[in-house]
Amino acid sequence: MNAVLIEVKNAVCVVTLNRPDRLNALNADIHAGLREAFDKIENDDAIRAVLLTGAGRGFCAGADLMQSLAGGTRDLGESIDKDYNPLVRRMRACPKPIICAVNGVAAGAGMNLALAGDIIIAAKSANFTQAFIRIGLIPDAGGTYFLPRLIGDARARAMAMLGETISAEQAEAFGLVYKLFEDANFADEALALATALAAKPAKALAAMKQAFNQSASNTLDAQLDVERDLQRKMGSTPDFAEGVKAFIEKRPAVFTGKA
Ligand code: T3D
Repeated sequence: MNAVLIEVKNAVCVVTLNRPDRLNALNADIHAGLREAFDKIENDDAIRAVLLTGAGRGFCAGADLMQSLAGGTRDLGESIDKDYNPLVRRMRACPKPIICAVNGVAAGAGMNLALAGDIIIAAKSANFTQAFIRIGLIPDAGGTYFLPRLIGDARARAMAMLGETISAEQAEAFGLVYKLFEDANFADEALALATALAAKPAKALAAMKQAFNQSASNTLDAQLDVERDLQRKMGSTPDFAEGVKAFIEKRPAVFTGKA
C-alpha cells in the first residue's frame, strides 16, 4: 500500500497521506511519498493546484512515535534537516497554491504541515493539537513561525505550552482555518474549492505566494517594492489581458496560466 496517494483531477493534484490505521503519522515512507508528490507537482504544467488531505479519520498525527521516534533519545535535528524542513520550505516555495484539507485530527508536525499550506479548510469533526509538549518536545515543522502569525502570540504560546486540543470551530474562530464543511460533504467541497483555484490565473497565484512569503519579514517600504516588481510582471501576462477583456465583454474569463 502506498503511504502517499497522488492523483490528478481537474488540474488539481490530490495528495493523500495514506496510513489510516496510524492516523497518517509521518514515517520514512510518507516523507518519501511527499518528496515524490512535490517532484510531480513542481514539474507537471497540467497541475495548477494542490489538495493535501488524509485517508481515514485523521489528517496527520505528527511524527510516528512507534517507528521514527521509538527507541529513546537521539539527534532529532537530523530528521528535521532531512525530512521536515525541506518539506516545509518546498510547500512554501511551491509556485502552485496548496489547500490543506484537514479531514480529522491534526497533531504535532501533522498540524504544522497544514499551516505550511496556503489555505486551510477543515471538516467540522476535525481537531488540532500542538502535541509536542506531551512528549517533551517543542513545535517544529515551522510551528513556532506560522502559529503566532496566524492566531497571535498569546494563543500560539498557550496552544504549544498546554498541548490542549482545539476543535475545528475554535480553530476557525482563531483564524487558523478559512472555512469549515460538514463531514459528509468534506471531500467534495475540498475538491470543488481546489478546482476553482486551479482555474485562476496561475502566474498571479505564484506571484501572490511569493509576495505573502516575503511580507512576513519585510518592512512596508520593501513590501511595496516587491508588489510593484511582481505586478509589473503580471501586467505582461496573457491572463491579465484576458481578465480585462472578459470584464469588458461581460463574459467569464478563461485563464491559461501561460507566461
Ligand atoms: O525527528 C523527528 O521526527 C522529530 C519530529 C517530531 C514531530 C512531531 O510531530 S512530535 C509529535 C508526535 N505526535 C504526537 O505526539 C501525537 C500522538 N498521538 C496522539 O496524541 C493521539 O493519537 C491523537 C491526539 C493524535 C489522536 O487521539 P485519538 O484518541 O483520536 O486516537 P488514538 O486512539 O490515540 O490513535 C489511533 C491509532 O493511531 C492508535 O493505534 P492503535 O492503538 O489503534 O493501534 C495510535 O497508537 C495510533 N497513533 C496515533 N498517533 C500516532 C500513532 N501511531 C504512531 N505515531 C503517532 N504519532
